[in-house]
Amino acid sequence: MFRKVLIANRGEIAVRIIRACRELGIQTVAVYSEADRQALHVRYADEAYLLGPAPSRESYLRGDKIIDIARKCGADAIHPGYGFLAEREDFAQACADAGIVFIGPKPSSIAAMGDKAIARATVSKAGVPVVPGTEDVGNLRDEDLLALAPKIGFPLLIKATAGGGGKGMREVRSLEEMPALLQAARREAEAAFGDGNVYLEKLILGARHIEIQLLADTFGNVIYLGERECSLQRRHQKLVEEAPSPFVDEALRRRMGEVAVQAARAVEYVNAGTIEFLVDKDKNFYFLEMNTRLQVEHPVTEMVTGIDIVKEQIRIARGRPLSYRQEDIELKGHAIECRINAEDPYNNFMPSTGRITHMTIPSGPGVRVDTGVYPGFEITPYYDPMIAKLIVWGETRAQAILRMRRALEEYRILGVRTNIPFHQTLMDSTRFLGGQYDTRFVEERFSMEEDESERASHAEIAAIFATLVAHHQTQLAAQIVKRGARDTSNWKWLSRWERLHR
Ligand code: MV4
Repeated sequence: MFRKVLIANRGEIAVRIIRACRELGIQTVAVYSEADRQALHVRYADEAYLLGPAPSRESYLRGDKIIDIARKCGADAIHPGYGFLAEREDFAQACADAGIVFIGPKPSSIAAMGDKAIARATVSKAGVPVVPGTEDVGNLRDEDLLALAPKIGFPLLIKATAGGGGKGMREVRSLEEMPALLQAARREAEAAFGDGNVYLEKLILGARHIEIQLLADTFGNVIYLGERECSLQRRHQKLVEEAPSPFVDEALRRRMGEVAVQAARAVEYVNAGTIEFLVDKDKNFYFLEMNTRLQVEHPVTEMVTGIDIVKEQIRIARGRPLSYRQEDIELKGHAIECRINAEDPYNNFMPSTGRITHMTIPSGPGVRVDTGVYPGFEITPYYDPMIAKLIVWGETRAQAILRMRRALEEYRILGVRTNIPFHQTLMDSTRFLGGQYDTRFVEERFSMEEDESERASHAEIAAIFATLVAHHQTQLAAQIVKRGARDTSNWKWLSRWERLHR
């Protein structure tokens, strides 16, 4: 067993990893920036070391400093969490060179999946369906791409090979507009990744974004833990995830799971990883990319499988075999995660900064909150605006939605604006309730307006739940209440709370 693990991250995910270590009896080491002296991950860890000034490149991206600290304090392993150094092959290699276990895949797997054109070619050769597009890897010149484009067909997408997450992506409708778009995509990719290489894919319209969670050990065992539905996003930032996907049936799940395992095997993958797929309305699915790390939305998979993914990651990194075989994996119930961001949904999702003055966290049956903040903590503009994840579990999807509405109603955060009202509006939208949405839904069909036609009325919501909730629970639907956010403003609620606690 590891004696001590350093967590090379901050916020909710650092706290999440510390919790797993605690349960395993492993000592924890936090690292932090000057902006994070008061952060929760620093308080929870057994030891904590200052990295440097607030900007990430001077703190959480300083792999050299982090390895130095790990060496000096005697950490056996480093968990990178997500973001920052999690998908940097050079960092994974530097850990190995320093004799410290990197809790994640081999540097070569990170590299193979990091270049999206290489990833496409590699998994395609292993029999994984990819979107029709360019097949060559290496520097494709504009003239090559312009010659290949008509064969692929329009509309198509220019994507950055170093990309992922939508950066450096351009939609192309015709050959005429392509030269200018190639130039723009290359310029954006060069600025974002220091690499202007691009490739082409046919544009798949109206697709869902569904991903498969994998676990792989050093003995060649690879298993899938079902899917997560991740289509609810805005500007490539996911906002809500659910497991299982309302769109995926048992047969599709098995096919996608088995294909995902093949993709992982193609790069000799070890540890937790995720294969992203686009799934069209006819249930054809295509490999998009692999995330070679723990993901933000991993809790929804934990809720429906009962598996602690972070503990499994640590077990795998220790060189132990997986605790589960594929036959052991059963999905039970339904889980939904809402990402709580410090941003204003009424003002174009502008980031909101400031001190949290008051916070009431929802709890009770089937509710989990992973957070890195507390009252008195100052939200700064240096890092991601996500301050918490609210995750609920229910026996059915309808039960989970009801529970999410209840939990969102309980959640009170004062001092910064949050996107909680967005989630409340979404949980009442007819398309979400019906599970009928794709990746364009939030940006193109959803609105925060009170009298939007997409918004279900009280009667409609009750009717929808009556249909959704299992027969023996139909009585419940008659009792669905209108959500109370507008009835009890934060201010009224706070003064009541303060009177009670005088
Ligand atoms: C696509 C696509 C349609 N067709 N590729 C966006 C982020 C990156 N992971 C890949 N992305 C997409 N690739 C083809 N060939 C649509 C998207 C896409 C998307 C994918 C997943 C979740 C949200 C999205 C929002 C817009 C576009």
